[in-house]
Amino acid sequence: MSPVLKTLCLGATPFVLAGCSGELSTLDPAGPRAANLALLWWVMFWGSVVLFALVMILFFLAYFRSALLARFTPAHWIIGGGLILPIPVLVLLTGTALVLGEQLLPHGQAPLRIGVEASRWEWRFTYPNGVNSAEEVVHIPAGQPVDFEISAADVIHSFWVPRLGGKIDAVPGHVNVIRLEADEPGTYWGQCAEYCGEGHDTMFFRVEAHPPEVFAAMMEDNAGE
Ligand SMILES: [Cu+2]
Repeated sequence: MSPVLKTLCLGATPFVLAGCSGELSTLDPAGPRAANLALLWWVMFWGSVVLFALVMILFFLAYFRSALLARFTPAHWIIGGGLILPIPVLVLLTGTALVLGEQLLPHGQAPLRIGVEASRWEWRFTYPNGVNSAEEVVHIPAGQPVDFEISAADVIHSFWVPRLGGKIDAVPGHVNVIRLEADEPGTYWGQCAEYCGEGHDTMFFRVEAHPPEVFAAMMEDNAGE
């Protein structure tokens, strides 16, 4: 590798890696559902890298070693490139997306369900004990799945906690359910992911995951408030 190329590659590495972590990174998962999504992202990424490399190799062969490819007829290219190659690629990518995506669905009911109402430009959370709060923070137990029942008061918003799972629209007059889970206690940032007006960029919140016994004590302390 030439010194210039080596310097460029080394110099770019921190910037590339910096995009993989952070408070709102889907590539830095902190729960099983987010891990599914990150795995799907990597499968898609490496699948596209392999396909791109294959196409580039063919391109360079066609340009610099055209005699090598001359033995193939147009029919070979159409059948090989148009039928035989795409089938395993699409089966692998679509199969992975279906299996991982299916595991994200909230089958049955999680032991804890928290109501979420989005409005311009805040989030209101309602716990099973009746407490509701609009303080930009929602508390959950770590290591347990939690169903969020999401709706909106005015326009369409989108509920997204990238390190804990996927995102889902908050639609007026309709309840969407998304299941999230945090492996460990900690703070996980969320953000409205659907443009909803001039305050959209301020419509963030955080999920505080606590050890289950701490969360249970918090719910008991606050019950009836
Ligand atoms: Cu928004």
